Amino acid sequence: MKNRGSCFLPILLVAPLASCVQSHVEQKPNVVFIYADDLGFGDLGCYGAQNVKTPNVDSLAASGLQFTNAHSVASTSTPSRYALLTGEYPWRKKGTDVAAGDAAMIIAPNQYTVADVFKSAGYATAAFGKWHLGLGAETGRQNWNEPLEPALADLGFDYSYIMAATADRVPCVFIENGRVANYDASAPIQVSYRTNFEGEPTGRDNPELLYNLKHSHGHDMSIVNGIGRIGYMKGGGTALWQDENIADSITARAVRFIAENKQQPFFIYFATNDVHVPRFPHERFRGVTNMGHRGDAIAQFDWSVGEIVNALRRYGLLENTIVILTSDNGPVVDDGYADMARELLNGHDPMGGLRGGKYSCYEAGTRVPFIVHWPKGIKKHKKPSSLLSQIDFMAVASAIADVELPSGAAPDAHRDAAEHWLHAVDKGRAYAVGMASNHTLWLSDGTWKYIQPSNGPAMVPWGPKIETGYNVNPQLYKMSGDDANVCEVENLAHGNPETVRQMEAFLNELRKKPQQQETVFK
Ligand code: NG6
Ligand code: CA
Repeated sequence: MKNRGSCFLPILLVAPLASCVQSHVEQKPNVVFIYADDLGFGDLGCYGAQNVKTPNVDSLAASGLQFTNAHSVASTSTPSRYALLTGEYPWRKKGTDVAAGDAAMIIAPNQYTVADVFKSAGYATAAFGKWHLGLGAETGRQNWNEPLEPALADLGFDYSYIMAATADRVPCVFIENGRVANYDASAPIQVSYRTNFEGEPTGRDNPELLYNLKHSHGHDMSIVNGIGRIGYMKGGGTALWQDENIADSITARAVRFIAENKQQPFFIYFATNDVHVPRFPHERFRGVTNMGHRGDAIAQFDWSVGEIVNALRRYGLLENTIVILTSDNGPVVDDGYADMARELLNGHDPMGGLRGGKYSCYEAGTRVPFIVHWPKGIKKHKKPSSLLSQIDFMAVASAIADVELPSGAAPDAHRDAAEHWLHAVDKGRAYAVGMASNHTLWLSDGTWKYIQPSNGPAMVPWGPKIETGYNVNPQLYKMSGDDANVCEVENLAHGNPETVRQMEAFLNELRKKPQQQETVFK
């Protein structure tokens, strides 16, 4: 049983225990962290989306905080998620680039995670949906037919119902508490990221079997549910997911978890597959927008949010639940499937007017929607333009749960971030840092944004039409003030060598060790 407070009662009186706590000790707020995938700065109604309505998300924003300069730590998933859940920048840890579906667990079991923070304060903790941080002890050596170790229970999650990596990577099965959910013993599972299994069709050789979605680049290995994937798998049988049911499966389980844990504080990490590829929303969302699967997947995401909020309301928990809603990185239109996403934008701009996108070090790579809703603590809608970084989540969690972080935990999380995340009363983070897919770093203090020189290609080379922001010369952009240039068009590095020098020096220090101080670059 969870520690619910310091009420000394005989064991037989378990039922009165909860009421005793409720009447004497103020209940800590629940936390529901909703992490969309590849959802862009311009993809939600409240951030100016065209052609798709997101009423559930919009109503959270309307009575909460809607940040307009909030950043994920990286412009791809695995490094962003690593940073969010551990409070450590991804470049401090090897193996945090976009993970294969057979990657070993990337977060060490002895590392302190955000789930540990909540668990140490007596919360029930759960993770749903996309994981993408590895499972098991050794890459490529997992036995998917047995319990996997380490799994999420070793990181502080009491319950988990997750996809090992992404929906476009095998294995295409849900993992519940470290075991394949709904395991089908008649179809043992084998996974390889090297070679195909004899006799198994692939998207490359058997395009006629791609009855649900065809690929535009990559994604031509194993076929599951009529969709080509990255990596090879065999077996799975009835445990294989159906892409059109992923949102339903994770939402139903999150709602059930809320119902089962309504008597005690809980932390839910709800990481959707929407709007990552392959986009294949449920039939009831098909055609609700004129943008094809990508737009319909945004509508499906909004539905999931609504279901969770409705459950919280139904059990009288909405008032004291902190819902945080954001995305792991910026948007991409064609990310490898022929889903007509580009052709059907119809004027919608997923980037919300920003330059770049997923994978990039330009703004649209990491500047993401960020909404905080908490009726009990946030009384007035605000739209802060101050800097916020997801790296601080662990520090915010420890403030909410009212527990200290152990020494060495979350080394890069700024300890005073909670006031800003929950009330937006101060000027926000002194600086934010982000990492592009080739590890180029950028640094912003809200006024200046500096991008390190890098000799990578100017455009993402494998398919998506996105500017990377890589340049062999230093780049410096003015991000606020009358002459602001949030679209990063005019590089002012040449005329401001001292600012460039200071920012480069700061980044070099930060690469080596955590920095907590206030910083203004002149
Ligand atoms: C890329 C995939 C892309 C997506 C991305 C990770 C190809 C051609 N492209 O390698 O589709 O899966 O990795 O996305 O395979 S993320 O949001 O999880 O970081
Ligand atoms: Ca992503």
